[in-house]
Amino acid sequence: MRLSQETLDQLSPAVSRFGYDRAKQAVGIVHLGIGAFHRAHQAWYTDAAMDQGCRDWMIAGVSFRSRDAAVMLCPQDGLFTVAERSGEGTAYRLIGSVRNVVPSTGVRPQAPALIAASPTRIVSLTITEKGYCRLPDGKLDQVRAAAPASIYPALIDGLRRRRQAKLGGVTILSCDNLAGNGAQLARLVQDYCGCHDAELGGWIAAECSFPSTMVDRIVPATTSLDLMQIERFLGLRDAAAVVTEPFSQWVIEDRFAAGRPAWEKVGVELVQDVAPYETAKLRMLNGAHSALAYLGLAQGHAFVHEAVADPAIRPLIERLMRQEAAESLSPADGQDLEAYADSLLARFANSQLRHQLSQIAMDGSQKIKQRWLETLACHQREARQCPAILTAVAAWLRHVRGDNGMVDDPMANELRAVWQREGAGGIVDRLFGEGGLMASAWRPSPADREFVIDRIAAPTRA
Ligand code: CS2
Repeated sequence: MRLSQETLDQLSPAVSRFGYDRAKQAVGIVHLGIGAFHRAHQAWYTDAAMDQGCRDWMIAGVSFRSRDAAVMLCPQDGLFTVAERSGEGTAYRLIGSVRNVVPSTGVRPQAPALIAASPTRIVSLTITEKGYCRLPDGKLDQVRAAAPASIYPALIDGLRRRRQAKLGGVTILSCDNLAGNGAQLARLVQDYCGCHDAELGGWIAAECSFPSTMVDRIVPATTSLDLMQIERFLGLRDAAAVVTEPFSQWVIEDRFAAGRPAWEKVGVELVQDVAPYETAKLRMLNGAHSALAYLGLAQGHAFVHEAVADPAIRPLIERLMRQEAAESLSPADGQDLEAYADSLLARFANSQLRHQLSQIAMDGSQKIKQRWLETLACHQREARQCPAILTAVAAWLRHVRGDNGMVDDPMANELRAVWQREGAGGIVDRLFGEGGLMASAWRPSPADREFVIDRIAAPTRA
């Protein structure tokens, strides 16, 4: 039997659950890109906030890349469970904050109408790095952005309808791992409006806000084995269940155009400046994750906990976090980066999560700038070399050459073509040098260049 509002009384009493009346809550949040991460993070926090008495913050989800989320969640009335796994066992919670899911395309796309509904106050996003449709120089790729599977047409149409209906603006909340995600999205939306509707761009700038956020929770893709184990515990089939770790963090710049749930009641940190948290997370957690992915796959590992325990890899990860990433940061008051590195290593070691390296290895071309290249650029200004990150860069280059099998990356073809044309020496210059494909402030010095070429030949030498 499948989990749904009707079958709820059959759910195991060992699953913790909300106490609010879902049917009485209006939708206050439209979420673009309702995947596993959103369900285990923002939907989980919002459910907890409603449980603490916040009202009318139900979430309507829009799925962009596939209909999977609608197929999973609609027959379940939006209900799903979060399974938190650690060495101490698994804790289950039923989440009630998702009202429904609609696909972004179709005969009558519903996303713009949801955004233009008067109770909507927040439009949030988890669309992954590539969903922002950025060119290597950071500007909007107008061609990809105008495609039906992109978020921009739906978002802009929804905002246009709000303006026409003389409704107020909303908060547009990016929850993806980009540096300065709110500011970047604001700029990209203005780029889009510049081409399509400049007047609306003015309205958005005056009426909407784009706070930056740092989101953190490790959410491996759910497997069919996970679903079977969860079903056994719940007593009901839950096709939308998500598996995650006990840890969770959300830091948000407190700049909302039309109110927000009292998320601070459930552990969300609302601050003036997110940058120190966001940069630390991107460079230390995500930076180490990407390094583990490419170095780990090359050593034949499948999971994060295996790669981080490998004595050939571990010292590089420690160095990357503590001496390279941490040393490039300006911590906020009370932010202890050594303790942060310790906690990240403990989280990576969680063998119950079975977090696949191949999931992290995906879309590297969209990730490595904020995870590695900005750290390299920082140290370059002081003429310091970063052997751990450079080793990871070499491992990524080997990965996109095809050394670990299929390459899942929007730039896979371009990168393969550069490899074929240029070989190991040329690829470093074509990607990272002046005007390179991976535009960033980092310009490899001759020593960096030699180091990377050397590591391409001998991947994890200390
Ligand atoms: C990972 C992230 O897949 C990836 O690239 O590095 O999804 C990571 O697990 C999350 O950012 C953790 O908060």
